[in-house]
Amino acid sequence: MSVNGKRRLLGAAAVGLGALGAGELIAATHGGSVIDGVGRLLADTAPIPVVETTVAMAGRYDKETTRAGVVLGTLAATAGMALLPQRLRAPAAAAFGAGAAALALRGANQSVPAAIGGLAAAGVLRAGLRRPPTTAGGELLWATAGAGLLAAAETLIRREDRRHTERVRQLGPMGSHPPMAEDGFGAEPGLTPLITKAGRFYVADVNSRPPRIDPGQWRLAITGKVAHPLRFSLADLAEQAVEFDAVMVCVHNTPGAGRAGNARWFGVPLTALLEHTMPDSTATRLVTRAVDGYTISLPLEPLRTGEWPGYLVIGMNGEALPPEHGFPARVFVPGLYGQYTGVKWLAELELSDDTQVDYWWKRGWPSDALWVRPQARIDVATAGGDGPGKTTVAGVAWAPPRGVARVEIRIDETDWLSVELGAETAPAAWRRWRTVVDLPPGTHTIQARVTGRSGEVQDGAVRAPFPEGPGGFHSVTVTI
Ligand SMILES: Nc1nc2c(c(=O)[nH]1)N[C@H]1C(S)=C(S)[C@@H](COP(=O)(O)O)O[C@H]1N2
Ligand SMILES: [Mo]
Repeated sequence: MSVNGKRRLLGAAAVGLGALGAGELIAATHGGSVIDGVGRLLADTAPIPVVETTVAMAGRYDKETTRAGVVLGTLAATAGMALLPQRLRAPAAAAFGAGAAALALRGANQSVPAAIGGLAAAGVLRAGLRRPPTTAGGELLWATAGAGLLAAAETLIRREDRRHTERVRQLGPMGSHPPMAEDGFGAEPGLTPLITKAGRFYVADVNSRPPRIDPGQWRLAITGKVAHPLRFSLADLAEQAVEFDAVMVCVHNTPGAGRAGNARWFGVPLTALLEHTMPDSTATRLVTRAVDGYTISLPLEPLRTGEWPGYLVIGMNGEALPPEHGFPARVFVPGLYGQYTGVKWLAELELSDDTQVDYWWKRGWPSDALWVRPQARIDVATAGGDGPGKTTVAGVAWAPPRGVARVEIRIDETDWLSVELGAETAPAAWRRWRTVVDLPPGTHTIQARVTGRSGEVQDGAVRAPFPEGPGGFHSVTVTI
């Protein structure tokens, strides 16, 4: 490419950054984000292999990765516009912005602020591409302005998110605070705490940031095929809530990973809520619908009878649900993987007789709710202590909803050895385990497996999360 051509690409990319910055700041002042809107669109439409690879590679930074991808993608797209003949550039910019705005409005989260920001960005882009910078100084000016505007928008968004989080925290206790749980293990160095603090609990969802829902305005509607449609405020729900301990696991939690957490939840049993509304005999599904348009539906019958003990959850570890974990309410059926267990940021429960097409179902995942496969994780494998070769091995294991019967480890693929289990706080919760083994000098592989109360032994066959949940043993190596 000629020097001139390169200059054109750089100039257009600099204009792109300026336009995105302007749009993002305008969206932020309206309580939204163009970048997050486009990010959500990518999550909703990217081919499943792309989603799976991003989740696997970006790990807990999937949201940051998506946002960075949106910014880089915008720069690449605008640079590409420089390759168009001059007379097509302005229309391309306008179409780009109008398209983005339309998608933001049509998209699941129906983001008006993102659409306004998208249109503003298109306007700036259109103007900028008419007379793109042709010197390094001009490019620097556009790029610096863009980066500055983006930083200002980010600051604004974070400030509003912090304010919201603070407002939520001030709602006061939801259940016993702090949650006390004991399994007789005390504080084993390196071993995961029995209860996962909200701030350390994994976050998994299709949004870049949690929606901000005003607790005063929010009402839960139970609608559809019911004799008594009901509406509840958060305070109404708190009066009927009970506490329960349970582990929540993401279907993307490959052996040894951290997409699982154990909390003391505070929620209303779904059996009670459903009984009050008196579902029609024709109703077959409970649709849980989130404010962002994401849905998960569950078969009604087992929820109604309590065969699957589900909850409408409003608290976590003694406090209101933090925004990232679904404030003000979510549905949770312990034992189902997170993406099948019910939505965070619940807007509505609808009883229906439709074969509801849910978010992940549309994307190729099985339509039947997937149960969590039992897993054991090794958190500690430390040599030393009471003599050479003595190695403490400890971790957590879960087999919700029925509970953990046994955890075993094996060294270098020899015989499985049972380990000591911490006391069970609830069958659906995880259990800690530990043991001390004597290892000869050298490098050793330690693996762990769990057996559930229903007799299900963790399977060692390695499988990717898609489409039925991951498989395999967690394995660590130690050198004595
Ligand atoms: N509204 C909504 N609810 C959702 C999701 C989502 O993307 N949107 N993700 C689900 C998935 S995949 C998981 S694993 C759990 C994660 O809950 P957490 O972020 O509180 O750990 O929420 C579930 N509920
Ligand atoms: Mo998940």
